[in-house]
Amino acid sequence: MHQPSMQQFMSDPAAINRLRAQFLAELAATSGEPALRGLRDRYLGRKSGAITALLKSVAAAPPDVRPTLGRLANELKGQIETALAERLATVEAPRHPADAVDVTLPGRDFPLGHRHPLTLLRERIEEIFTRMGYQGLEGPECEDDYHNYEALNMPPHHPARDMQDTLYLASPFNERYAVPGTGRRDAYAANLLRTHTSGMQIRYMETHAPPVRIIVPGRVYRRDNLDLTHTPMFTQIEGLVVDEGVTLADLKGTMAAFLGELFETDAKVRFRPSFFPYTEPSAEVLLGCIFCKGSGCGICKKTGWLEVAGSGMVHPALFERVGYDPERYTGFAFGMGVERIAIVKYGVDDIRMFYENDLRFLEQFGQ
Ligand code: 2NM
Repeated sequence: MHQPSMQQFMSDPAAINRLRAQFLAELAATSGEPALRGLRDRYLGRKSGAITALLKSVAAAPPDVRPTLGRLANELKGQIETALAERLATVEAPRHPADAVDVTLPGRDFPLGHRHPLTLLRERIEEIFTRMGYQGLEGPECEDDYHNYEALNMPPHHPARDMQDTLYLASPFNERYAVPGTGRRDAYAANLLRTHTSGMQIRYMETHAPPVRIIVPGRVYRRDNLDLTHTPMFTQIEGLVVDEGVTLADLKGTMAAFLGELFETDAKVRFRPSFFPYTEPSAEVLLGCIFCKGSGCGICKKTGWLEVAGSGMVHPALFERVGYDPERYTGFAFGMGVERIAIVKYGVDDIRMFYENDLRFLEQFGQ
């Protein structure tokens, strides 16, 4: 495509017609928005457009032909403008009002995520105990039989280590210890997914002399089917205190202080006698129902009390196994399920909600 020359149509109606013919030919041969814009610039551009030059030459023409030439030149300009506008309208991307930028609108919020409610609650519980002087530590999820059971007064054949509860890890090593025909692997050294975090507390005592003040959070596993109150994996927090002169009163005071902090109430706390192989005496920790204040409601099943933890005084046989003098030291221990605490604290009726990752549920717990 060549640049139209302005010299040839100076003061000449025929030249104006040639320019028209040239434009129409070029327009017919042009497609696409960028090329059409280029064509418009070459004819209508303010600095070097052919029509601009034509109009300038008309202004310089002799007065007798100026009106005629001016009319013809303006007609051509109008024709070119219309033709180009029509063609550009067919190729330009339509501008939808929704695409237009309204700079006066407030910016869009980024959806800000937050940690999972169970993580937030676990950290809150850890924080309360940390401020009471406890050290937080984690242990292995794959535990050996000794630390998960044997050291905790649960020898082979103890009902609490029944295959119903324990997820044993498939390994040739474990197979050697399987009891033929029963599916049971109750060997001393079998590997399993820990059913509580107590194994880590045994490990800690094996390597640290008293005083002990530790809290062990972590995932634990049990062979349970899903229902409103059970998931095969849940989060446990266990605590252990060992020193000279530690008593049941220390346990109860600790539980009351902790629950008062966590539930932000003057928590009523009650112990109900219970049994765990690794504590003696053992007690369930009950919290005065935070929903009905004890008058009886659906959450506390009209008892006025919510079960929030298990606890007890550490059995002296555990101390002997880890090399502590049971005549000199006493200790208390407690364990709670973070999911269970969350259910009580937030009035959730189905534990599975915490594992389904439905944002409509999770978003209610953001900070
Ligand atoms: C509970 C209830 C009672 C417990 C005991 C120990 C250990 F290892 F020190 F002996 N850790 N945690 C314990 C005691 C856990 O959970 C319901």
